[in-house]
Amino acid sequence: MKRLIIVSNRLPITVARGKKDSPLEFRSSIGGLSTGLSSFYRSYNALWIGWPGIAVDRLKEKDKDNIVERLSRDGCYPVFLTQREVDNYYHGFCNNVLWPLFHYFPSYVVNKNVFWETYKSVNQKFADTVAEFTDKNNTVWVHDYQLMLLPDMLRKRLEDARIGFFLHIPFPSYEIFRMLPYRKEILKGILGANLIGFHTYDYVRYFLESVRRILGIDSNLGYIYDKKHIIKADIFPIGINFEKFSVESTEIENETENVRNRIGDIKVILSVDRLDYTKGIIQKLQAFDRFLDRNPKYIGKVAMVIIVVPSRTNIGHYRALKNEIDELIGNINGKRSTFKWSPIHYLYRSLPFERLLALYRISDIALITPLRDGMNLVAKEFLASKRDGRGVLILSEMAGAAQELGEAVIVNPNDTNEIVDALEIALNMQEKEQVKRNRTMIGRLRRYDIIKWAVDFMGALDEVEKLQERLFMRLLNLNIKRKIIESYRKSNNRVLILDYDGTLVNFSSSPEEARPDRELLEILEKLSSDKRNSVVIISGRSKDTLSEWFDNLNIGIIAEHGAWIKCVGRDWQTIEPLTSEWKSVIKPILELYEDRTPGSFIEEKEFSLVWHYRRADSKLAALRAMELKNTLLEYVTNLGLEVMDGNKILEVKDAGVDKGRAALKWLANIDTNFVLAIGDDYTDENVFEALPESAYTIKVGLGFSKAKYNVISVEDVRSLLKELISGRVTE
Ligand code: GDG
Repeated sequence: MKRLIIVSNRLPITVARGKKDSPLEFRSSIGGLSTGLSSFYRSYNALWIGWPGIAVDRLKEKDKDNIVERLSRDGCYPVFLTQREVDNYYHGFCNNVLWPLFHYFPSYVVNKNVFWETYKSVNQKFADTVAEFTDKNNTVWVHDYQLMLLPDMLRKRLEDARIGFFLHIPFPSYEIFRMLPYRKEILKGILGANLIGFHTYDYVRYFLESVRRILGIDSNLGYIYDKKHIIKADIFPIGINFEKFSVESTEIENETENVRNRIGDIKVILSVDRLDYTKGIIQKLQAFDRFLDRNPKYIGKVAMVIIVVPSRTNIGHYRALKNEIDELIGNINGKRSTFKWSPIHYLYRSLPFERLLALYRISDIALITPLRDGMNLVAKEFLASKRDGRGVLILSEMAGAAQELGEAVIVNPNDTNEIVDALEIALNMQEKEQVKRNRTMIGRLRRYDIIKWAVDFMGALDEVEKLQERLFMRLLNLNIKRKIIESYRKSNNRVLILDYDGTLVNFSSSPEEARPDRELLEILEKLSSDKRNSVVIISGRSKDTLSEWFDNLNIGIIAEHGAWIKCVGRDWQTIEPLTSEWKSVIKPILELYEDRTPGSFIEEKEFSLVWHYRRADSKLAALRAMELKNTLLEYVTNLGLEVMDGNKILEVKDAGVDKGRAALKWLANIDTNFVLAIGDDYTDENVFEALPESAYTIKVGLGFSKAKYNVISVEDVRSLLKELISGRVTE
């Protein structure tokens, strides 16, 4: 049966037990993910797998059975963890390593080998449990930083499974992420998924940059073409259960009235956060204190209600933060309170939902200033609760939500004065202006609610699967191979046009590794010793390198993307009269960019100049490449040149030279009835396009192409060539 399986560290239901042997309690979990997704999974008949929040050491066998049974009624299934696992995996690796690092607090990271080892083994435990419930018809949706190894662990067991992964916290910039000792394993783990979702475009960019710089895997418009599957990284900004917060009910109205009466007729600034150093609680308290200094007229007229939900108090930084908050609030209240008024109402606990909603409703301002936050649902919930559209949201630019809630008063949470200014702006904002700003944001929140978000994610997962199927349909299968071998066998005049890097050998930036190896030389030797074959290597490399590698074989060579051609036993010839006089104009321009972009370098071929920027800083290089291309375009048209924008290169060459024209020239003198062309990159597309319809054209890699078929790897190309030689398809 088709079923969705959601996997997250915590289940939407938490199991707790007070004293030893007291009965188990089952409560709804608090936190962004469970509040958000619980409405969706019920409507989707999904199974939710996760840790129920109690260590297995505290459970007897019959408790476990009881938990399994009770959770199953809510579509949940538990992964039981021991106290040791909870300590080392959850408190250890998740909350002492990943959480601080991904929120830009690297100095808070406490790293121990046992944390990592347990993180791996617990992810494996999740994989084992998920595998029990999964076959290839199911979709598995893995959530968050606690389970980043799980997608690949599942992929290894279930090759065809449909796996999505969503990260709820920020993905940090490369400079931060690279500090993680297990960065490769973590990236590979995530890449087991078909679809990888983030809240904002920046997180997607940082992730893809880390994948490129750490694993050397490139992406194209968010797609990564792996050997066996396609991976897409994209943005899905999480929404909220809009209806739940905009609801009209007597119960809520009464509660709102009740809270309003207790607080009195003053302006309310609301702050709601889990206890966490990422939430900027200290900074906002300091800003409120300064605001009162600067605006004595608000004394007695404004109060801050601050809710801090207890969290992770077993970690030193959290305990220290709690003490600091207590002390600061104590100081502010101590110095400013009167018998009738306190500037801060402090609640260190989790509130029932109705009370939270009532507080959202009566508050004039929500002050939400995290130093880093993946999204921040409280900001969205506050707006959704505003049925009349009044209220002002002050929001940190460091929260993912700021990308969508641009009409809020946006602040830098580290800038106390800016927060003070924002409070002044908010308190003085006309109601008309408040409603105007909020209406736009509320409209968006209503449209893109949590269900839309999840359905969108599922839809995108379907799309990736369909794309993968379409690309797989183009893969060279046994029947087509048989057909190729058959027509090869029947032909007495065959032409084989083979690209080199990425086609016959894996792409490598080191010249030594790029040399043809023994197996390849043997294949080429065998192919070219057959008198019926005309084999030609067609490459962007210089003619000197290609001569050195292939001169003693009985094959033709086309160098520099088609500028030079060398028939067997003859000298090199230019494809048509070419000049290189233009180099004296273009080279100084490239040199300027070489100097300004550390790591980049110029390669000079006889009829072309190439600026390579693979080894340079990616952002700087991308900027420089754009500038350089614009500069070059001003020159090249008059000189009859062309700028080719390649794989981390810009190449300037004669406009009339390309691999397609060279391939046609090669064919011109041969009366052939069998043409096979294989290549992997955009320069080979010219060949595929130029060849007659009857030619067999093959692209290496899964991307779309003008070639008729695709194969996945260099190894597949070599197998095909060996099969041509032997005349037999290996099954
Ligand atoms: C992670 C990311 C991302 C809070 N206090 C009470 C209460 N809450 C509920 C809120 C809200 C949720 O908890 C908090 O969500 P956040 O988004 O603010 O934060 P995280 O839990 O850290 O969540 C975050 C999120 O995942 C989703 O992707 O936005 O950036 O860190 O829903 O309403 N609920 C009740 N009483 C409280 O006192 N009942």
